[in-house]
Amino acid sequence: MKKATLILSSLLISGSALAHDGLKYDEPYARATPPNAVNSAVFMTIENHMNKDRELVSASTDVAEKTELHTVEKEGDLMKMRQVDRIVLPAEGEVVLKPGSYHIMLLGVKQPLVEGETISVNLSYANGETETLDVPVKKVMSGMKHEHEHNDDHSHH
Ligand SMILES: [Cu+2]
Repeated sequence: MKKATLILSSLLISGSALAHDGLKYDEPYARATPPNAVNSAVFMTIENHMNKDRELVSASTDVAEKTELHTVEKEGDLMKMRQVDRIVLPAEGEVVLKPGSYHIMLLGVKQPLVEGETISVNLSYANGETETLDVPVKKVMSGMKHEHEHNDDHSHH
C-alpha cells in the first residue's frame, strides 16, 4: 500500500503526528553529504504506541542506489557498522536511530544531499505496512571519528 506523498510543505515538521498505524516518527533527518561522498544515513526516533512489537524490515529511497538497515557495534576499540535484517520496535517503546547506533544507510548517493532539501524515504514493516516519510537534509557535525566514548562499565558477556 503506497501512501500519497504529502506535498503540503507546512507538514514538513510532521514528525509529531501519530501515524494511523500507531507509530510516531520524531525528528527524522538525513545527513548532508559533501560533494564527493557516496554514502549518507537517515536518523530519527520511532515510537511504537501499540501493545505489540513492530519490525522495520527495509527502507528505500530514490536518492541512493541502495538502502540498508544498519547498526553500529563495538569491536574491541573500533565502532563497526553492520547490516541488520530488521529493527525491532518494542511494544509501547521506542527505538532511536542515531549516529553510532541504528541508522538507515544510504549507499551510492546519486547526487549530494544538500541541507534544506527534503528526501522521501519509504519504510516497510514485517506486517506488510509501509510508510513514506519526508525527511529533511541536515548537516551533522559529528562524524564516526568523533564518536562519543561512553564509559560503559558493565560488560555484556
Ligand atoms: Cu551504515
